[in-house]
Amino acid sequence: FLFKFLVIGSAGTGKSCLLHQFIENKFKQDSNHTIGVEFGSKVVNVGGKTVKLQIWDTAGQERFRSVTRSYYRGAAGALLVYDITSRETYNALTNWLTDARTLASPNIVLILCGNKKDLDADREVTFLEASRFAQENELMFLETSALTGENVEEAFLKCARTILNKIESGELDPERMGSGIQYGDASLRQLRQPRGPQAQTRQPCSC
Ligand SMILES: Nc1nc2c(ncn2[C@@H]2O[C@H](COP(=O)(O)OP(=O)(O)OP(=O)(O)O)[C@@H](O)[C@H]2O)c(=O)[nH]1
Ligand SMILES: [Mg+2]
Repeated sequence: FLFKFLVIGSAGTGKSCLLHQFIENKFKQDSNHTIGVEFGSKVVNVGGKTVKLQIWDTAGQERFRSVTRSYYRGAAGALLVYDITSRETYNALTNWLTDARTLASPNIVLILCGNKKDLDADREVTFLEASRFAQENELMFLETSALTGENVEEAFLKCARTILNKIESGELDPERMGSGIQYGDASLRQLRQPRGPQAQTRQPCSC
């Protein structure tokens, strides 16, 4: 499978550092504001299945909003990032959430990431209130640190695992237009229940 992912949230919350830590296994020193959108990809193993994550790291700055919004369409999953040392970035979450659900898909699988967990002394948002927010808005939730690497891989994998579970249970249909999911291998299609002759004879994509 190939899953399209987004990383969204206010400027300076550590989105690019999270992506860098996930892909390179190290902290990105001197990270500058993202201009528009950056891209990264990684092949991961989720419950014995190979999944390629195609990840779009978006700029948090308001002036890029119209550009970044055009990348939302059809994303299967997203990391919604705030900074635990900045209440302002936490307060902005409702807007980011609305954008994700309206512009990507109402079924998008979202994981809320409270980043900069290593800066606990400067914390402005408690774990408890963020987990309540996550529960109320049907989001998964983790606190992460792009600096130490804590929970970074977990965040991406948790999101991918949930998407895979939804495919297996039939809740998500990879063949629906704009699902953000593509088949990478014909044999993987056996995972799903057969849905009649037409669905079975269609050719897989060549991604
Ligand atoms: N201590 C600490 N600093 C972090 C962490 N993640 C990011 N930073 C710092 O936060 C600043 C912003 O990080 P970026 O990854 O560029 O933030 P961004 O969300 O991509 O910002 P935009 O691209 O403008 O939206 C940088 O100075 C990073 O060094 C973290 O987990 N811990
Ligand atoms: Mg960035």
